[in-house]
Amino acid sequence: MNVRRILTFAVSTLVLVGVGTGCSSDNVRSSLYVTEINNGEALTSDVIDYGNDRVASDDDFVYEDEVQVTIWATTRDDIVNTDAAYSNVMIESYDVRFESSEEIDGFSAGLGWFVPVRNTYDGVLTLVPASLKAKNPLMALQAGGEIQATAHITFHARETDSENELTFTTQIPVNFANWTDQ
Ligand SMILES: [Ca+2]
Ligand SMILES: [Ca+2]
Repeated sequence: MNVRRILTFAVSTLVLVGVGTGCSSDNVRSSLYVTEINNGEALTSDVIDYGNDRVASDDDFVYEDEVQVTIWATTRDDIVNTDAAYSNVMIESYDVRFESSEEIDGFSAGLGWFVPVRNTYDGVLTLVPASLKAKNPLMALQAGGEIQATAHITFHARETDSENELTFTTQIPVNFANWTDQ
């Protein structure tokens, strides 16, 4: 009687742990890092461009800010299950969260970046969608002021052979203001 109860408890615990940490993270043999983003510089994000006439008018627009990202895919040799094969990785999506004194909406977007084992990948991703500049607090900066933020990026990826999921993160400072038009 006592033995059976203990076994039941052990099985339940295993199931809970499995759900909490993702199926088979012990078998993930890939380890991805962002080695460079935006050439190592903060992003200067202009909240409004006054267009050809250089004054506020109908031709004003906003840029969707993109940044260059370099990712390095290396391999892990420290894992328990050494039967798992090294695998290429597909980066499927990313989330962006802004940390600042003002509340700036985060977002998620899809990717389809294929990173071969022990290779680098150079990509370009949207860091500030135009829609964010069409609402406050960023829209209010057209009249002046600056918001300093840190963009936290989380990439969601999957090993193409094993289907194991992995995530990795990076961050970049973003300075929002009505900067001089390009
Ligand atoms: Ca204009
Ligand atoms: Ca401007």
